[in-house]
Amino acid sequence: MRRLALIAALLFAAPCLAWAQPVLNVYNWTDYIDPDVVQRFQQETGIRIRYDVFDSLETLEGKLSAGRSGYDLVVPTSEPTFARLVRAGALRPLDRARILNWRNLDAGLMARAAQADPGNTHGAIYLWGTVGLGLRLDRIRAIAPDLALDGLDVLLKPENAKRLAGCGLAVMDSATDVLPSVLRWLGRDPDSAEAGDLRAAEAALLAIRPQLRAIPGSGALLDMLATGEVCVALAYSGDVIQAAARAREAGRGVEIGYVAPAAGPHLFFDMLAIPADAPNPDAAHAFIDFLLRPENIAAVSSHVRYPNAVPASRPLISQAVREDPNVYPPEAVLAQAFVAGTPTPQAERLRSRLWSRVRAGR
Ligand code: N2P
Repeated sequence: MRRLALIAALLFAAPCLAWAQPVLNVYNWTDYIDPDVVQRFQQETGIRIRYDVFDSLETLEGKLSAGRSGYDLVVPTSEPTFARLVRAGALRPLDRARILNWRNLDAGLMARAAQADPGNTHGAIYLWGTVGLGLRLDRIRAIAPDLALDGLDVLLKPENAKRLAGCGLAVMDSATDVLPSVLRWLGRDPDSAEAGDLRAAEAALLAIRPQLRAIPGSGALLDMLATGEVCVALAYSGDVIQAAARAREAGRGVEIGYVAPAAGPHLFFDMLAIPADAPNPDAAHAFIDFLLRPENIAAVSSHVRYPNAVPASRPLISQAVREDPNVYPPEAVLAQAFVAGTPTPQAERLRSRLWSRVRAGR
């Protein structure tokens, strides 16, 4: 009888407990966290994480600009998305008193992100990286052994694209993260809104458009690289390095390498930020603080193969990742790298129309 009463009490209490448990709604990039870190946060705090993903800045910005996204924590790139959200008042100023691990952040990197957020009041750097090429080395060496694999020429020179087309070419579906690299490859200002520059970028992309097998979201592109479905892809550094690791583990002879553009790569900083209308900003602050603890952000970097902005985490990152010059680029590469700016609304419209034409192939 006593047992029955206990079971009845538990049955009654369980839904109430679930109801009372705080929830943190996270909206992050695909393949951009270590699931064990999420698990540990939930255990340590009793906060349940509801996790949702996007794979382009365009998708993220669409969701956030509409307001009432329901998310507590989002991960926009410093320029242009985070910068625009800060200016629009769409993000909540962070309460540093609740993020004690803020002191672990690299002051130099945070100063670079301050270009988008004066005083770093709305975001902490989560991870960063570059835009470059994922190359399927085993096939490319067989098809074009003479080809120099040192930059965007491999993809953007039409004669190279034609040679490699049978093996599969792709660029990720994001005007924001593709156009700056193409403009730079053309020797033009990566932020340009000049009609002549944009026409040149469009022509360069249309010239290889017939050879593009796909223009997928960045998450799908990572999968296509890992399975060997594409041979050349313009993608995010860590996505390529993750794809390379997965291909190695699969053991089917797919060998992937990452190449940063010779002219200097597009460098991005992805920020931890809280929407102004977040339902649970307390939980979001707790999660930011948790992520900035060296052992936690080291686990994230080891898992997703992107560098972070917490120097004390570096020795805790798996050796293969922390010593990979494609993950942590050497000073010489960083010196040449550029951070994109934020186009005016008018320039943004031109760029997104250009992108629709490139997608459509005309
Ligand atoms: C993760 C891609 C995140 C980097 N898959 C884009 N800024």
